Amino acid sequence: MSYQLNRRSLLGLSVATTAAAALAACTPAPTVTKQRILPTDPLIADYETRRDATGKTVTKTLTPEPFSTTMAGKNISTWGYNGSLVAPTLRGTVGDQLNVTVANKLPESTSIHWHGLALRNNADGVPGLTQEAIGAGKDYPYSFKLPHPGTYWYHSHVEMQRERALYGALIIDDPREPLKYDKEWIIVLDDWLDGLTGAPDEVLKELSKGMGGMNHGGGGGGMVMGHMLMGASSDFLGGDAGDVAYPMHLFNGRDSGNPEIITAKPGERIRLRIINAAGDTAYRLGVPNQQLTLTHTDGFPIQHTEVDAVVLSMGERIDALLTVRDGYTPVVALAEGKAQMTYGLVSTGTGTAPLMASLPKTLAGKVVDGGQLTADPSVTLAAKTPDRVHELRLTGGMANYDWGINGHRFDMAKPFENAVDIKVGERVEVKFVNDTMMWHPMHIHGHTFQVGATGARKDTVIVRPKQIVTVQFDADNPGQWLFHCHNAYHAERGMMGVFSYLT
Ligand SMILES: [Cu+2]
Repeated sequence: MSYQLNRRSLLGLSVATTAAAALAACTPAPTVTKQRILPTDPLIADYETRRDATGKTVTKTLTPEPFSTTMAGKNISTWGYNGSLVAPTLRGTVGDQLNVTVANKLPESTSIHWHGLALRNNADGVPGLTQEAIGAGKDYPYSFKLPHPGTYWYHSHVEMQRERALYGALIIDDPREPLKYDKEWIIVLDDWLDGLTGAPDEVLKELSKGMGGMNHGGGGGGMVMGHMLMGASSDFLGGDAGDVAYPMHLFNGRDSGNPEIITAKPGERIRLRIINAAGDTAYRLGVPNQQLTLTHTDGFPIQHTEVDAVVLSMGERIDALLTVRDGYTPVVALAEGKAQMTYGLVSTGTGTAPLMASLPKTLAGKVVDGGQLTADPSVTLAAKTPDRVHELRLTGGMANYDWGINGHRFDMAKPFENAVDIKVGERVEVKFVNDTMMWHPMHIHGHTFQVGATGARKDTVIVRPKQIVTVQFDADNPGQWLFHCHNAYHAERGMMGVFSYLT
């Protein structure tokens, strides 16, 4: 596979930095040239040969395209993979080669990001950084080895496309799977407005105007102004729950009037693989009057934890075991702080299906998010003094909708401006310092970090307002890797940056 990086990325190969102090002193500026390990570097291909290989290949064509469907009794037109709200689930075993041809039938360019995978950098799917965008009408081959087991997902990494239906599940099986269960249920959650109340691009435009002197605070489930949600609040998320009003929340592509029902036998254990694909909504998921056993977050095993409910931010995944009781078991996903819900049902063939109105509107008791769990010892990072510490302050606010990192709003035309330098072999510590009044789910591409000293291994973690979340990872996957808030609107407005491997 070969492709040309566009000019601006190539320009990033050598970045001349000038010492500001030298300029101020009017002396000739010393020039330091940084050599960045680009996706085209032979080292990327070299690292790929070191990854496990089964010799098997999983081949699939994904066609991003416009299509029409019905939702909540309305005809809508939107964009999705292979003409559906539910994209194909991609599945393979660790070491398999995944070959996906993207046949772009959208009227604009696109890409696919394979969320959570420590894969080869040139397959990461970030236009302007790891590849050129796939033009309208063009085909593009992704080809990479599946590096580690777990529950992952894939989605477009171009502008607001993920806010339509351009996402799907990606499951990587462990040839030595230690977990015992009878069945699996992949659950993909999403907040939806496209075609019902507007289009994601219109929402971004409206939010981008900012709120000026308006007050975004308040209580309860919020008040709607245009597309903006005012006063949606969640104690769990530390205040303001979200920015956007959605008319609908989807559970595996279905609206809440038409829930998915799976069948099982009483006593069976179901492995739930839960993926939050939403743009601006965290979900509190649970089964009324029954506990779940959490087993994984973001694909990696944790010390098993019994909970009454679990909160997933946008981009996060949770695996949990559910023991089936006789009758209908509702799996409820409450839109955190938004006074809305969606759900699915497990049926053993007896009793009657509950109506949504009869389901509880709250899930209380022991409630955690993935960032509060403890890594299974098999995946805990060995204690090591960091070689490098980066403080990444989350900045911006609703007034100007100017989300950024360290006060800088990311510009895809200049991806290496304010890049965060790292080197192969380093233990990197990152302090996410939230200077804003909102929570942000922070996601790093190409690596699975550890939260705190023994916390869960994750690729996306909730950082609450005014909180500091410290994570560490080993810099063992060279290339250029985006990191960003997984709120689709915050990311698009600039809360993004690049971890840049230097030679
Ligand atoms: Cu954010």
